[in-house]
Amino acid sequence: MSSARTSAAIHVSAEVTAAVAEGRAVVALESTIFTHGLPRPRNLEVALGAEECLRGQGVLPATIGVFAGVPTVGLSVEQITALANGGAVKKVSLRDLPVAAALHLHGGTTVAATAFLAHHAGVKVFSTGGLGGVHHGAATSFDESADMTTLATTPIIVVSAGVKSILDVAATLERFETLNIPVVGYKTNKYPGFYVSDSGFEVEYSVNSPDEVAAICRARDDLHIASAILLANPVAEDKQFPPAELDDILARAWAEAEKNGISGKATTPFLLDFIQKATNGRSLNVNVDVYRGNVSLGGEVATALTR
Ligand code: PSU
Ligand code: MN
Repeated sequence: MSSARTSAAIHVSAEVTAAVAEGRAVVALESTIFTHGLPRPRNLEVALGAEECLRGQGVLPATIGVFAGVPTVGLSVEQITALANGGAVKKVSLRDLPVAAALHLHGGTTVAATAFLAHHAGVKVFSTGGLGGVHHGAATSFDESADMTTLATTPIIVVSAGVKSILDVAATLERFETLNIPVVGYKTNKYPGFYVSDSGFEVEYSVNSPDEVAAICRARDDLHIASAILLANPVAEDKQFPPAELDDILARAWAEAEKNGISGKATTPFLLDFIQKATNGRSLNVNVDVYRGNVSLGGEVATALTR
């Protein structure tokens, strides 16, 4: 780890510190996904399952969150359990970090906050479910996730299944272009739509192996470019949510959010919860499959980076 960047304000576990120093494979995992994105008790199962999956690959998981005000890279199983079960846990994006720290809050970190903390600790790969992006109606609501602007200045690889179809995918892809964030499809030229393997939009580049991703990462670093690389990993077609059904559910989710005056950081959790209920949990199973696939691919990429 580059010591110039270490901060006493951030706790990096001894295990993560050692693995990074020795150049071993480490994958960062976010915590908003289990504090605000998934219902209990499935959330804890998924969070711990992701860690087990990585350990099974010989990769060290670094689950990231804020525990009692301490931004932590490498939460313990006890801490993950407390955050997953606890009621008073904030959704913490990058701007919330100093407030959560000063007020000793518990927080589930978003992609933005997680990427920031992972990079601080020298972790190069981060697996998540779906990224935040531009919400529908953003032209007037200004609701764009800070995930995008943060990833523009955070040199890390983020493995995701695209952005959720709850978002304006076209606008989000335009913003990635503006922000100098490359999007690379994994074994596909179609940008995945999280619940579905094809969002209807194309990506310019696709790669076929973790080694190619590692090569892109090294080239980015050699060029001293500070933006993240997005690796878009689609859910298998036979595991996706039936695309024809999704459109109707999304329309109902947006209408319901509008009716309830949902805005700001509450929007994404509200929409996800609505979709889970409207599909009797079927979307949840897809959500979990998608996440598992990204965690496992992240493990392969982190391993490739050690070669
Ligand atoms: N996508 C998911 N589940 C989630 C999120 C996104 O499949 O839980 C979370 C991520 O943590 C992401 C955040 O960083 O939502 C984006 O929230 P916002 O749109 O408020 O920036
Ligand atoms: Mn938002």
